[in-house]
Amino acid sequence: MAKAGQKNIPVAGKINTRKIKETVLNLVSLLWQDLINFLHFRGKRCKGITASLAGELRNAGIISVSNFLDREQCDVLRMKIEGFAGMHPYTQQLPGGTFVNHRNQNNPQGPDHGMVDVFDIDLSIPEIAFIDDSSVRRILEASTGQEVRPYRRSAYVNKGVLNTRGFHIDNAQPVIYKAFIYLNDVTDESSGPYSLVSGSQRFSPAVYFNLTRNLFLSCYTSTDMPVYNKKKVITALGKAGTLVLSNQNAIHRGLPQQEGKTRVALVFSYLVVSKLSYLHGTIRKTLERKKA
Ligand SMILES: O=C(O)CCC(=O)C(=O)O
Repeated sequence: MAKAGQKNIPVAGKINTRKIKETVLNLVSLLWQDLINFLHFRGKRCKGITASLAGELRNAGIISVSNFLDREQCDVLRMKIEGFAGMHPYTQQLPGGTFVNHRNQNNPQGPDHGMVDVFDIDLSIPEIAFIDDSSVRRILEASTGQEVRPYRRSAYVNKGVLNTRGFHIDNAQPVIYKAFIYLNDVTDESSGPYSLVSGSQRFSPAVYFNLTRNLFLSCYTSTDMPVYNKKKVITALGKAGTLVLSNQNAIHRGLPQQEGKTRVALVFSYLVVSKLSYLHGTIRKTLERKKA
């Protein structure tokens, strides 16, 4: 269980029009997604291990599978990714399509300062494009009963990131699932494992409560989720090669690391699309570009 809590002290602030719009959009999008989930609540029929993982993912919003990659593969990929991050010490768009994002690079007090998020890493390290994720897609299809569209392959490099963003939701429309593949052992909390509030991906009073409350508190962005059931926090520990698959509409965060600790992870994102999903324009363009 995660002990980490939010550091922010709630302060009532002025309500601005931008935040009102954002909150309304977030509430509508979540209600819409909850309706879609309700219509697909049974998922897709399948058997065996896929069926049990799909059921667990539907109920908890998270599953973990060990040995998705073997240790040797993890070591090779981790060294390449760390080398790549080291060669690009600033936020930059690379000509080949990879985007290197040093989160909050100029704000040492900001959340995730020190974390390197490399979007579309497969365009720079080609073997990442060849990792077979068909089993992940089968689980997602079985769990959601909807179409699964692979969206992006990224990498996160965290080295002693002490101040990670607190619990939040991503709240995208359509819903995004992420597969985090640890490339080194993340077997205790000090390494900064992924963490999620079990069950908060489905019609969750805490999510609606936080969204509404944040409107009146200037220290929180709309999707921050400081109020949640601490008893339901799942901390995804695992050895190198462990895959953690998570619904990003659930309340989640990466836990703060301790000085000197490293976590390198591949992060594969998937859009789960039903006929009712509103496919955001930028997402549609990215998918079209990738198909071409
Ligand atoms: O770094 C992590 O484990 C979590 C990152 C996160 O919140 C996200 O990818 O949406």
